[in-house]
Amino acid sequence: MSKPNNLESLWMPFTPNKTFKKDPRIIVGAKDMHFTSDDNRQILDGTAGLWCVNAGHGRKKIQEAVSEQLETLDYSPPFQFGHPKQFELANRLAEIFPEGMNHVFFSNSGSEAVDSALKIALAYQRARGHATKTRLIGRERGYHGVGFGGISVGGMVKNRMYFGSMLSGVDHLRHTHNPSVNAYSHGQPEHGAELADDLERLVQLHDASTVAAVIVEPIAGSTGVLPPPKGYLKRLRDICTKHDILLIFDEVISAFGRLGKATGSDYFGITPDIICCAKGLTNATIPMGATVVQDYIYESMLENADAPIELFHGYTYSGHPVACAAALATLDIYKDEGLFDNAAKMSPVIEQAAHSLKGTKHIADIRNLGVIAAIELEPRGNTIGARGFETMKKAWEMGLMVRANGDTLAFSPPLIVNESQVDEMFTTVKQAIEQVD
Ligand code: PXG
Repeated sequence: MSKPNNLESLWMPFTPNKTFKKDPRIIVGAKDMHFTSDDNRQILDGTAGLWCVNAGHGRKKIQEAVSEQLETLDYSPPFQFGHPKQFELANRLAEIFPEGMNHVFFSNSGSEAVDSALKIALAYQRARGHATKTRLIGRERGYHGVGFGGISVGGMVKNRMYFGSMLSGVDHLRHTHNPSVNAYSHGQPEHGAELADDLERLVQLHDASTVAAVIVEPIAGSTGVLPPPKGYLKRLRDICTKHDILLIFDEVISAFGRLGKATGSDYFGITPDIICCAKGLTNATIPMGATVVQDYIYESMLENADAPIELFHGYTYSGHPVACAAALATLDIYKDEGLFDNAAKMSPVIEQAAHSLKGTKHIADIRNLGVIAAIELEPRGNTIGARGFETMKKAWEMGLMVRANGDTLAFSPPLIVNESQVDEMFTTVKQAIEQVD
C-alpha cells in the first residue's frame, strides 16, 4: 500500500494538519518492535505507538481471538444483556489489580474511563448520603483525556483554553516538576513530597464536605514524563483518607506493565479507590477502557442507589465482545511471556542509556521510570516545541519513532524491547538532537 493521493478530507487529531499534509509520515504496516513506512523503511517503535502497544505489534494470538470472536458473536447489547467474555475479562482484571478492586466498568478509551470514574465518584458520594461532596480536584499538567470531565480536571493549558468554562467546581493541585532541585534524577525525584499538602490547603479552602475526589496520574506521561517525588503519592493517599475523599489513579499509561507491574498502584505500593485504564488493555488493537473500583464503592451503590438501575451511565460499546476477546488474549500474552517482568528487567537498562545522553547539546533534563524515559530539550528561544518537533521528524527520517511533547522527547517502547534496541533508540535520538538547530 502506498500513500493515498488525497489527504484533504481527513481532519487529523492533535496534528498540525497544514504542515503534516505537505510532508506526511505514513505508516503502512507493523510487526513486533517495528513500523513500516510507505517508502518501505523499518522504523523502530520507541513509543509503543501512543504508549499502548505493550506486547509489540502484529500479535497472532490477538488476531486469532478477534477473528474468532467476530465469527461467533460480533456484538451484543451491553444494557440488560450480557455475553460471557465481559464477565471473564472483569474477573481476570480483578485478579491482577490491587486487592479489593474487584469491580470493573468498561468503556472505549482512556477519556471515557476517566469520565466514568468521575461520574462514579459523584454518584457514589450521593448514594451514600454525602451529596454535598461534588467538587473534583485534578493537578496542573495532568492529562486525563479529552472529554469535558477529563479536560476540566486536567491541567494542560492548550487542552483547556479553547473550550470554554468546562465543568464548574473543579480545583487543581500544583504540579510536581521542579528541575531546579530534581534535574537528572534517576527514577523518582527526591524533592517534592510536600506538594501533596496542596490538598490540605484546598480542603481548608473548600471544606472536605464539598470534595468528592482527587484524580492524578501516578506518573504524569503526556505532559513530558514526571515521575512522582518520593513519598508524594503516599502523602496524597493519607490526606484523602483523612478527609474521606476518593483517590482516583489515572493509569491509562501506567497500567499493564509500563512500570514492571500490572499497575502503577502495585509498583508504588499505594492503593487508590478507583483506577482508570485503557491503551495496553487490548494492546491497542481494539479500543477499550476500564474503570476499576474498590468493592465498597460498588457495594454501596448497589445497596443505596435510589433506582433499580444503580448507575445511569454506559456506552453502546461497553464491554464490546471483540474488545473483550482482544483483551483476554493480550492478558494471556503478558502472562505467558512474562512481559511485566521483562519491563522490570529493562528498566535499569533504559535508565542507564537515557542518562548517558547527559551533556549532549540542547539537553536540559533527563527523567526515567520503568519502561519510560524523557529527554527534555531547551526550547529554541521563544518558539516552544519547535526543537522537539524537529527532532521527532529527524528521528523518523533516521528510522526511529519518538514522541515530542513540546520540547520533551518521550520514550515508552513495547515491553518486548531488548538491550540492543534500547541502545539503538538512544544512539539514534542523540544523533537526531545533534542535527537540529
Ligand atoms: N489519561 C491518560 C493518563 C492518558 O495518557 C488518556 C487518559 C486518554 O486516553 P484516550 O484513549 O482517550 O486517548 C491518556 C491518553 C502523548 C499522548 O502524547 C498521550 C495520550 C494521548 C495522546 C497523546 O503522550 N494518552
